[in-house]
Amino acid sequence: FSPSAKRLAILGHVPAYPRRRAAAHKGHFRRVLCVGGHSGMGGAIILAGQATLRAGAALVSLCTQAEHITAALIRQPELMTMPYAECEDGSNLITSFEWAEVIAIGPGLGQSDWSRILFKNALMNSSPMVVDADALNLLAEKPIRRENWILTPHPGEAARLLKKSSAEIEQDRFSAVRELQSYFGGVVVLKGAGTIVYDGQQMAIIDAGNPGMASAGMGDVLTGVIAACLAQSLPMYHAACLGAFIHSHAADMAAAGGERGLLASDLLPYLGQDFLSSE
Ligand code: NPW
Ligand code: AMP
Ligand code: MG
Repeated sequence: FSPSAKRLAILGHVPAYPRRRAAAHKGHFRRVLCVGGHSGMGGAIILAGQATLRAGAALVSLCTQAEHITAALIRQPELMTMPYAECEDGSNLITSFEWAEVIAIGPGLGQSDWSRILFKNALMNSSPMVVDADALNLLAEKPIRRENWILTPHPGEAARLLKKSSAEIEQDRFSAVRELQSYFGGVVVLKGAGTIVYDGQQMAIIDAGNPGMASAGMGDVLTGVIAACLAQSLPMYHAACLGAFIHSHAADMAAAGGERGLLASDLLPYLGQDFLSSE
């Protein structure tokens, strides 16, 4: 293992990131649908979509509000898009959720009727799912358990899910991550300085990252990176560990010139590195 890989596995397995085969084509990777971006929060889902592409997913579509589509395509024309206007009768909405082989839901999703419809449709799809931000807030309202999802709460979201204060979460992060996993199932990524990943059996602490990451959109990028790991067929726990590590490592590289001005979009050029390849 490389030194970076050793740092990742303080507890638990070290995931490997398979190299792309010389004859790879875009059909070898799972299609990712990124869902979110309520009014005023289009940036969150655009960042998630860009990160999904940059971390190695081949086909990525955004399901967001129509007002964000132009901005998304100007910023990243490789993205496909499905504006909300097309889903008003429900038919396109269902089709596009069926298209998805991985779903990343939550960045900027909001908590309106629109948000709830999208979350409900996502849950009807049996594909692996990354659940973040407002999708976690919706989950806190109506808790359910599922095994093939990765939940990525920050301490504030974890507090809502467990009906505690964020101070209580921070006081004992290990108990919090265990409680979240036993209640909601799947893999839990409890974010913050010293992100913890736990799937009910294995645990890892991400020993990378910096305080420059305390800035807007940083978690939205992580959602996309983990979705990209799932798109490249990593098992759930490994996708969560490797995604969190790649994200923090990218932040360390991007912050080389100073942490203070670090922006979430600064991570994008560093997300595609192959440094953990084992073959
Ligand atoms: P306190 O102070 O502890 O009570 P919210 P959000 C806590 C979208 N975004 N350690 C803290 O609460 C997101 O995707 C859109 C400890 C804090 O006040 C979401 O959909 C952007 N506590 C939506 O906005 C860019 C911590 O949680 C509260 C903590 C709302 O997400 C921004 C804040 O959490 C954003 O990503 C920590 N490390 N972190 C865009 N450009 O479109 C958080 N807390 O209320 O869930 O708000 O995270 O901004
Ligand atoms: P969010 O609050 O959803 O935007 O997510 C913030 C992201 O930045 C998560 O991946 C956190 O783990 C990471 N992060 C925030 N603050 C720090 C910090 N002080 N040290 C390391 N990582 C951080
Ligand atoms: Mg967030």
